[in-house]
Amino acid sequence: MGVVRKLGRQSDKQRNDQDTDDRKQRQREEFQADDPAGGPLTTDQGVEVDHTDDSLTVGERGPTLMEDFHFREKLTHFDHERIPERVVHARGSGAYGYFEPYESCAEFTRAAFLQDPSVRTPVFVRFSTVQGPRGSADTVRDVRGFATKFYTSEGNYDLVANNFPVFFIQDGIKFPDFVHALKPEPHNEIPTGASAHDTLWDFVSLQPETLHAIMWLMSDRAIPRSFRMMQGFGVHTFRFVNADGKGTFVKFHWKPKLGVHSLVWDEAQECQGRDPDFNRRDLWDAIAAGEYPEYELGVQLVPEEDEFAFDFDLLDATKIIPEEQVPVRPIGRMVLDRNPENFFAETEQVAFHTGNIVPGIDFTNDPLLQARNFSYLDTQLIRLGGPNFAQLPVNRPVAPVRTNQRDGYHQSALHSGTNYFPNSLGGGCPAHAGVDGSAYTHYAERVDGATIRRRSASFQDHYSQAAMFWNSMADWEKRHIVEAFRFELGKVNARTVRSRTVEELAKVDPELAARVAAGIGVPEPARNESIAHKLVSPALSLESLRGGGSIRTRQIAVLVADGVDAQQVTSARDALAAEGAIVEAIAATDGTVLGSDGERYAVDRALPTVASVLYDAVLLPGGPTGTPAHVGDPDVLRFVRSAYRHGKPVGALGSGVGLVSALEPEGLLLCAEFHHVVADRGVVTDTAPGTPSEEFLRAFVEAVGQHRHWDRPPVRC
Ligand code: HDD
Repeated sequence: MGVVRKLGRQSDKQRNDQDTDDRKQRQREEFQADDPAGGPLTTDQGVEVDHTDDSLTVGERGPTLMEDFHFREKLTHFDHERIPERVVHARGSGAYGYFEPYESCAEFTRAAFLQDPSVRTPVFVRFSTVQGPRGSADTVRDVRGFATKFYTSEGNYDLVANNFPVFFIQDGIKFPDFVHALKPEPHNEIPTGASAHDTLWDFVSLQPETLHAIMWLMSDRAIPRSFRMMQGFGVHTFRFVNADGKGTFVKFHWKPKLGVHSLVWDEAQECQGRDPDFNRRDLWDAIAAGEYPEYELGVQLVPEEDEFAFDFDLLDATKIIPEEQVPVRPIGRMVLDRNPENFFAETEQVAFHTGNIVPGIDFTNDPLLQARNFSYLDTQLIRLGGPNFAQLPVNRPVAPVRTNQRDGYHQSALHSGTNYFPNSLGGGCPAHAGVDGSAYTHYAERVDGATIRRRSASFQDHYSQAAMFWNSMADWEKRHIVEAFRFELGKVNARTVRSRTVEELAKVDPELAARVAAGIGVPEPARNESIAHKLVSPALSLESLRGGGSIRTRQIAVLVADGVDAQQVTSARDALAAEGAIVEAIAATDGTVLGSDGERYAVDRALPTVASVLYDAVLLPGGPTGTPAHVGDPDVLRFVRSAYRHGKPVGALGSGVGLVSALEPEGLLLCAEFHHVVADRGVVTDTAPGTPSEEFLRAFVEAVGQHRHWDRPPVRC
């Protein structure tokens, strides 16, 4: 075999050495374990070990000795390697990066990290699913967590957000009930990583405040294509406080630079088997390749005096402020540019807490937020085994820490001096912060009222905004929502629960209820003509969030076989890679294929190890001697059909266009006009042999940039 050339992927470039000004990185380096290559194996006590494969025994076949301290230490440590997983959001993936504001936000907040565009604040972000355990699959239908720890010069600020802007309940006292209903059922611990079961829907059908978030959960937002392609929302109304002590209500929004994109349900389910780490791998690979995920931080600001200007309560976490009513104002950007060194030490041990705030940011009386402010600290105590978890490298602030807190499990600091306040023996240190404005001061809110256990009347409308979400969807989004409800409720055994849920949906939208009922064998609720919620917010539709058609980091599969026109592939690959796409050459077996020019070309993956669900688009090249050999391969046909069914762009060149005929049973009407570029609902073909024309490449890039093509004949997914 001669020289093997590349058809597909270029080698990754690791650019994790950026940002020399990264204080957090320098701090992490102080905690690096000793270099394993720096000397021989030792015990925990530093005693060198010459043999770790056989325990110490009496004779070759005799009993093991208690005195084998190396054996006992090794097994004891192993026996204690696990800590409790998070009670929710157990499965997650993290990355480091930085945040920088676009301009000073001093008018609204005195938070130091929001003042100076030239100051970068290090961050750690953990993305997560909610329901499943640590080992569950990534692409389940679920909320995604989007928690950010800002290591600011004034201490750590945690924005513990989700990819939905609303939550399922209004008061945190209901959280254990909601999570018990959502989690696997207690008798058999089924289902894992899924909400399609009786107890969740029983709860939903009895608790209408869940409905707005349930609409989001049934939408494609609950199956994001990538953590890099989803929004994040602080959910609650928080408070900015400026240097004069003036408060402004604020809602936080993260918007991904790559646009917001989702999977389709059929694809998401297949991904769970093909690559359970689909989202985790995507995040890791993108950062390793120097394609750093980027998000814009936006805020919706409401002056204190407008607190009651809305027809919902700002303290109600089941409501959004429509963007059309209060626009989102971009204030900065976050870039994730470094993968963690060690999953357990960093991603697993990171401890977020809504109570971690800095001067210039404050809470409101949202009862869900107030409950969270208790729960996050409490949970870390059990999860991380004591009160010293803030000393762990990932949790450690870059701001100096001087407290009188002492001792406890896993204390790793050598405190000296006095440990109480006031003191004279320690020179009065640490002293109170001065009045120069750097200390945290709570917003001076006036509150007055009787002690009661009652939900405010202003929290009672559970339907208008659920309906607004429905009203704002494109037809294809509505179709997916109906299919999701049918799937979920179709898995519910209790018919009463199915019916009761549909009755509730009828109060959101009678048409929605009718379409769901028709699929799950329960009667359509009687239509109440007085129910007609009119609210619409176009900003909620994924149609408005496509992100400008960029194809950066899109994964494009090129199916190749012996006889392939390699020049055609390499020029297509170069053109697509120039736009930032990642192109992989896939053949029936790993190794090489023989190009039509007689050269051998390396392939990136073998067909049995991949599937179309792992790619965003597929390209079918041709060969001058006719259609390349893979045409008759049923696996190839399945690959192409499945990509098409999931709305993905399909490009075909030269004799590769023959393969597109595989799509005819899926409803594609092939255009008979050959020898020029035809772009039809994301299927771009050009039967002209040889180098792809600019027109073809432009049309294919545009098709990939649209992500999915919903105008194809509907295929049940
Ligand atoms: Fe929570 C984890 C987000 C309501 C109690 N939550 C957790 C994580 C995220 C959120 C992203 C994972 C953090 C990580 O990656 O370590 N949670 C939210 C959002 C909520 C919300 C956006 C509503 C607006 N959570 C909520 C309530 C409670 C909790 C109402 C309790 C009253 N959440 C927890 C927790 C967790 C948690 C039990 C589990 C692990 C952890 O905190 O560190 O305390």
